[in-house]
Amino acid sequence: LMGRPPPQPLEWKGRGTTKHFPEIVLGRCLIYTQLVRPAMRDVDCHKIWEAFKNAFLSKNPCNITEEDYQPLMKLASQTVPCNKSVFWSKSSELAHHYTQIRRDMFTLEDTLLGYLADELSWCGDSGTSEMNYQSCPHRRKDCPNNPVSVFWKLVSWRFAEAACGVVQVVLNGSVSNTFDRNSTFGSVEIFHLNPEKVHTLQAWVMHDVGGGPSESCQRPPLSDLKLIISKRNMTFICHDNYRVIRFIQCVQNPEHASCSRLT
Ligand code: N1C
Repeated sequence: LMGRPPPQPLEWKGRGTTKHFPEIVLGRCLIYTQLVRPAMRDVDCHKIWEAFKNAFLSKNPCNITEEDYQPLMKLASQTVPCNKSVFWSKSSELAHHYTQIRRDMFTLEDTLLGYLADELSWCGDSGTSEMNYQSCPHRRKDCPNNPVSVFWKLVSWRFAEAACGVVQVVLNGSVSNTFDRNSTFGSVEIFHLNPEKVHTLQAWVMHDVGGGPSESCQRPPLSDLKLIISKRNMTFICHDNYRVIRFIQCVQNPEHASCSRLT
């Protein structure tokens, strides 16, 4: 038998480029602009894909900069109406269910840029115009300025900077780092909210249905967040198990005792 060449040792510690990455990005772009938000039907998805791949192909995947993504940012710019921005941390699934029902609200993944990249991994290498499907740099174990981390940092920061009115954040009250200063929300987004435009942050601390002891609005991580927001001259409001989002959790756990008493 003609054996295959022995597999190359993995270059990086992170997962490689998602299989079919080019087709997925182009396909998502068409779905978003033609079907999800037809107001954006004139966006040229082929140009978007060109700009996306030019941001990282043929480049050292540890040396990606914000400038690399500028052409993509320009092509995909979008405004979210005031009072409609939803941030999240450690709660992506629940936050996205919430905005899938409240179609007028937007998480970053409900904007074109977030929609294109959600859950995907991508990187290339200097010296080749191919993507690396084997491995990509891991943020902590390899290098922070990799294509995926730079992308999320940049789009999160722009999403926060553009927010206005009352903004919401869905937090996970069933993990220990409910408010984590090292997360994108805790390190990038809250510091890029513009107090001249955003007057209030509403935090919803959601506990898993039937979940054990956990964080709440009254405990230190949330008082940290309150302090940061107040110091930045915005009003902070916090609710444990915000009713509207609790309903969504209960749709998935209708038999649980805590869901039959909801009023
Ligand atoms: O680090 P996090 O959450 O606090 O980031 C969430 C926060 C949201 O408000 C988003 O606007 O930052 C934005 N954001 C994403 O939208 C996003 N989609 C996918 C940040 N990161 C995002 N990802 C990936 O999940 C990315 O690879 C990043 O490292 C994780 C962050 O998840 P988290 O810790 O739950």
